[in-house]
Amino acid sequence: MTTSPGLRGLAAAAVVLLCAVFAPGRAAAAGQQLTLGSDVGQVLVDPVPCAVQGFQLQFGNAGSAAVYADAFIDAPAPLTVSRSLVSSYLPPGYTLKVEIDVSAPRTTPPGDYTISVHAGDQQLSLPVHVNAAPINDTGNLVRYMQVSASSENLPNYPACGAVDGDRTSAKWGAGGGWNDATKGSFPDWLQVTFDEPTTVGRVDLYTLDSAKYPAAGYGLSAWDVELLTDGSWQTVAQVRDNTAAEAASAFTPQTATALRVVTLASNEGPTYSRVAELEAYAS
Ligand SMILES: [Ca+2]
Repeated sequence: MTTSPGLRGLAAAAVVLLCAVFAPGRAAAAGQQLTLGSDVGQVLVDPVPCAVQGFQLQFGNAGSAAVYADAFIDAPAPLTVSRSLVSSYLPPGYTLKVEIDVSAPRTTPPGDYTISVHAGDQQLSLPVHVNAAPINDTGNLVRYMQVSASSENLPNYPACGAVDGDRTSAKWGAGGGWNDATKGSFPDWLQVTFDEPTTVGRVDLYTLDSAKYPAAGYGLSAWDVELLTDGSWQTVAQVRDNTAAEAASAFTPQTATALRVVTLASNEGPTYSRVAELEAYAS
């Protein structure tokens, strides 16, 4: 397709005009009526990894003309938000809804904080209450620790689902367990990093096991258990030919800064790694 010089010139002029009208940072221009809101009056925050918490930002245009506008979200340290900027084209009468996750490290002093959102001449102050970090009296060393994975099949199979305290597969596919995102490719890995050096002597792995997806048909069949000691990974246990929902690996206790399971095979064949829950104990 060819375009005449005249049309090209017209197109270029239109781009310049659009940029002038909708350029970011012009949200405060006269006559614009931006609105800011939240679905909750207060955000409650547990200062631990994997906590699911936040708010829905409602960013609207109550004016009669379309605008391109920015909303800036500021959280007081050490709180963090999943997005600090929402940039959008807003037709007249339209309200954009965006989920904003709020996180806080375990060392956050409990108490009241305020998240500030501003867009143009609009300002929203959203109260946040940080709870005391939950007490872990289960003996399970990985509870409330940082978890990561080689890949995650999001949003339904996050790594966090494998350390949520629920060993069952009742919430499989609904956030209750980890499934990797590289179908047919092994190995994958699931890792927990400790807050401080921790002595570990046993790792229990609960693979997918439900009436619809029994472990012998869909669960993990082979994996290695590794500990990060003195900066390098050591294999402390190997599981092979597993067909059960749960497999416990006991070994000589060692002090580690992290642990991981390196997954090698599934009973389904070359498909996915599926872990409903991972636990670790001193012995
Ligand atoms: Ca789980």
